[in-house]
Amino acid sequence: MEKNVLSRREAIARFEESPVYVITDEGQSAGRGNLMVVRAALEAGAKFVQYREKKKALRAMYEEGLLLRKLTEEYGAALIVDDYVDLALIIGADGVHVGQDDLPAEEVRKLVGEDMVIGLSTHNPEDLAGAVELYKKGVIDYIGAGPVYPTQTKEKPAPVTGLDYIELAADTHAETGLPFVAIGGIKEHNIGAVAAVGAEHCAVVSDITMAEDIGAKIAALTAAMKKFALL
Ligand code: TZP
Ligand code: MG
Repeated sequence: MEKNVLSRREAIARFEESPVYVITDEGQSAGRGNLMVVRAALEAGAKFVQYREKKKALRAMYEEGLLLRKLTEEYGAALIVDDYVDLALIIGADGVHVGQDDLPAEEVRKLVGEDMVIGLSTHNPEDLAGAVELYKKGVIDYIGAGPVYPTQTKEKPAPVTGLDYIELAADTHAETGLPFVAIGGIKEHNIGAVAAVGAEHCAVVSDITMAEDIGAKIAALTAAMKKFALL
């Protein structure tokens, strides 16, 4: 097991400084590999990257994960592994992201210890209420909120939440401090609307991974968020 490169506090700081949360999906990267996509994102200033692959063999993810760890370290960016707690530990990732159907976050915290970030997906007000309790106990560090819009990237996504749920997550953030990242179908043309209801962080998969110029896409997404951000 490798040592995490960033402390938990440093990794959370990377989240806080990242309006755009980058997530991999090699199957929709226009024929490019994850390393190439992530390198372009890092060159454009991305500081929070999630390694998410639903169809790759775990051994291949291990090999690729080690390379992504080296790459993100070079750029001072946080690396989060989706779903696989074991892989996250083995490659020395800065965090792990789990869903409502994965292992309970409290059990994951016992496995990873105190120095790793845990993200949790939420899809409705009940999930959000549970997440607040976990945040207060120091179990999780941030949540995903969505899918805001329809998405092709996730098989069997939860029902679309619309912007109301993002507004609720923003209110909850204001009340409790629980950081959240909006996700699902967010693209350059609609990211402003998500920012306008209070999202300070948006996770984007296909609009980034399919972009011809990944750097320009990240710049455009960031600019659109800034333009519509609440004061
Ligand atoms: N969780 C909720 S929606 C989603 C995940 C992982 C996929 C988002 O992908 P895209 O391509 O940005 O819609
Ligand atoms: Mg998951």
